[in-house]
Amino acid sequence: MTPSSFVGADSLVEGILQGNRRALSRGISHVEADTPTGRELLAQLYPRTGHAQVVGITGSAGAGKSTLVGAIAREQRKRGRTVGIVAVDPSSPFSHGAILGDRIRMQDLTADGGVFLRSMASRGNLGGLSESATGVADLLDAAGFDVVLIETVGAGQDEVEVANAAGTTVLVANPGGGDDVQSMKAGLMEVAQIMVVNKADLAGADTAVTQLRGLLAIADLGAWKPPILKAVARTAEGVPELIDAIDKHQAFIKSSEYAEEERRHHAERQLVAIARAILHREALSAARQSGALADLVSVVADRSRDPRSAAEELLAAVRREWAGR
Ligand SMILES: Nc1nc2c(ncn2[C@@H]2O[C@H](COP(=O)(O)OP(=O)(O)OP(=O)(O)O)[C@@H](O)[C@H]2O)c(=O)[nH]1
Ligand SMILES: [Mg+2]
Repeated sequence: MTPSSFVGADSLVEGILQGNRRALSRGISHVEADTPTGRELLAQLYPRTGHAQVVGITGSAGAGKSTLVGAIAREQRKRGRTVGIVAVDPSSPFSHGAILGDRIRMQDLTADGGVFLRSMASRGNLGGLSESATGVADLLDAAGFDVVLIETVGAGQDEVEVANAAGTTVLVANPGGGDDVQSMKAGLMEVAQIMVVNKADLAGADTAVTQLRGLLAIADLGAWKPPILKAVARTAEGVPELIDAIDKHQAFIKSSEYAEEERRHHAERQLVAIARAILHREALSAARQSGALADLVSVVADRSRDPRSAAEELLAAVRREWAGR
């Protein structure tokens, strides 16, 4: 859907706060396209957020995140909670097929009025994705959903940033993914507050749990000790326990034990992540505009120039471009 420019932010704000699905859909399209209306919506609605339980579900491609999101959503509905889902499509050919699969698996959910599902395509634009996924989660929060689930592939910085924005981040690992577990980015380990070894019906689940426990032992953690759970997303085995763990973490971050300082730390990470994404995008665009990027790529490619000094020159060109506007 193309965002309509005829509907102003004010009427959308009203509609979204009332939980109107059409208004929500339109609002989300504006946020995704980063229109002025979208920005206005976020500015007006942000103070009305903070009620939903926002949960990021991250992990490598094919770990079973979508299946798990579906199972969590069904279990939350049983508990009487409404659920908003944001699925980020990393637009790789492999995942593209999986997304179609996701749609089929989630059909029963989309027929449920207590569930709102939105798939977001990667815009091939670093930074843009995490910003808009976070914005979409904020709209779902403001619209009154009790639970907001954000599914994202934990492959890059972008996804770590999305994880940062969620109140609780669940890292999905698999048995037999030993190397995978070992090579899991330290950054990702540190932003996840709950670990799940999914596909526990396959051999090696206990080994994976042990490996994760070893990694956590050397990670720099605060007062919250991340639980390591096992689940079979396909049959929803372990999902009630996972939701109990999420509830426990949510209660923890609302408690006084979770100091004001940590809340500020979280806000700082989120702010810096978004600012970095914007800076990155704007700097690249200035670098392209100045022509310096193409020139420097050529000299680095033919080895007549080292990449470090070329990068310095690129940044100098960006600064000149910014100074001149
Ligand atoms: N054996 C087993 N397979 C599972 C389980 N959960 C998911 N799968 C399968 O794993 C495959 C990938 O599942 P998805 O839910 O699409 O995984 P994903 O992490 O969302 O994948 P991407 O979005 O492409 O990164 C599918 O074939 C699922 O049926 C499980 O608990 N056990
Ligand atoms: Mg998926």
